[in-house]
Order: sequence, then structure tokens, then C-alpha cells
Amino acid sequence: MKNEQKVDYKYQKLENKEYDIVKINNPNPSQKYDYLFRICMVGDAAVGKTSLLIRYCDGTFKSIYSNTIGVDFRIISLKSDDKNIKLNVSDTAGQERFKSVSSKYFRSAHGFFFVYDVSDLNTFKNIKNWLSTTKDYNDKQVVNFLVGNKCDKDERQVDYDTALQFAQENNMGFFETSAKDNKNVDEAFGYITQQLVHFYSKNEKIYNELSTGDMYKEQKGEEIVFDKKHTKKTGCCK
Ligand code: G3D
Ligand code: MG
Repeated sequence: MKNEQKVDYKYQKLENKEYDIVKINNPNPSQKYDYLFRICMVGDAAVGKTSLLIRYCDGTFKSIYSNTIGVDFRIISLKSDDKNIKLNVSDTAGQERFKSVSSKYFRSAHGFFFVYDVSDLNTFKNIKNWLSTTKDYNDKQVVNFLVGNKCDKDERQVDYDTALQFAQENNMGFFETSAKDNKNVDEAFGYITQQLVHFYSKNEKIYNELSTGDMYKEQKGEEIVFDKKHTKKTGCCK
């Protein structure tokens, strides 16, 4: 039976976090922006990376998505006080065989969402590997966020406090989310954006290196290298 009290308590904890980011639903395409942040969503296959992104951008949840092949993008416009922000979110494939593709995006990322499934311990254990993989490609200090998805599920293998401790030890923000029940999804994206603004407004050199340096050029210059037949084209969030 579902432990409603536990679920409420969990969400309560997260609601205490504050952020002041507003998503712009119909942005003016010619609107100038102050920051363009690239975020990569990483984690094992089937933890819900695509579902989280689609929930955030489109407000929907489907029970079946074909496995993400390679990388999809979404562009999201946000506002924080007087700052206009664009988030370019790469939804990477969890499969090992696509790591060579994903690594190009890792190089110029300003932040990472490390996603695991709270009902699957292995996906949580693998976050360590995802952390070291992304660090191999991007040795800059960037904004890392841990996301425990599927917290709607009754079967749980990773408890909140264990994940929180791991996040604190690794200097990461942390949220539990449910793409299915639309819990903490806006909050997770809003909160990482706030962290990005906060961090890069104090670390402009790193922002500029990631945004204009060789790593960025390399990313722009090299299109996705895997078999294009399998590439899903996605629109952007406007
Ligand atoms: P991925 O992009 O990380 O590979 P997907 O993961 O977004 O494709 O999701 C994998 C499966 O998990 C999908 O189910 C999806 O419906 C389910 N899922 C995603 N988010 C949640 C969630 O918050 N709660 C629950 N209960 N399930 C979720 P299928 O059945 O297509 O494998
Ligand atoms: Mg996917």
C-alpha cells in the first residue's frame, strides 16, 4: 500500500527550496538573452530522462517512448529577475554504445542532470560512473544536479537520505521527481537554472570558455555522428 505520509514529507522537503525562475511559454524569438546554458541529461537507459524533458517542455507524459538514440535537444526560454536565459538541454542516450556521441556534448556543457531511478539501485550506483565519464571530457567546475526520478513508485530501492548524502558529498544539488505525476519537474529545471545563473555570474571566465572556446566550436562543428536514419527530430520548446 502506498505510504502517502512519506510521499508528502518528501515533497515538503523539496518545496522548502526556493528559486525565482519563470519559464516563458511564448518567447519572442528575437529576444536577446544574457545566458545560454547547455545542460546534458545523463544516466542509465530507462531512468526517465526523455520523460522528464518532455514533461517539462510539453507538460505531457506518455508511457511509451522509443529509446532515445543519440542526442535530442530542447531549447527553453526562462527569466530570472532581469536576466533572460536560454537553456539548451541535450537528452543523451543512456546506452554505453553512444558514449562517443554524448562526449562531444559533455565537453561544452555548463551543467549536468544525473538521473537515476529510485526503484532501481543499479542506476543510482552507476551515477558514480557517469560522474567520472563527464569529468573525463569536461574538467571544468560545472553545475551538477542529481535527480532521483520515478518517486511515484511504491517499490523503492534508493532512499531519499542516502541520495541526499551522496549529492552533498559530490557537491551536487538534489531532487526527487516524478515525470509521471509531474512532481518537482518544474522545480528541478528551475532550480538548476538558478544554480547556473548564480555560479556563472561569479565565474564568467569558465562561462566564456565553455561558450566560446574550442570546446564549443568543436561541438558546433561536429554534427551527430551516429546513423542519421535513427535520429529522432524534435522541435524545441520555443
Ligand atoms: P530514458 O530517456 O532515461 O531512457 P524514458 O527513459 O523517459 O524513455 O522512460 C523509460 C520508462 O520509464 C518509460 O516506460 C517511462 O514511461 C517510464 N517513466 C519515466 N518517468 C517515470 C516516472 O516518473 N514514473 C514512472 N512510474 N515511470 C516513469 P516504458 O514502459 O516505456 O519503458
Ligand atoms: Mg531517452
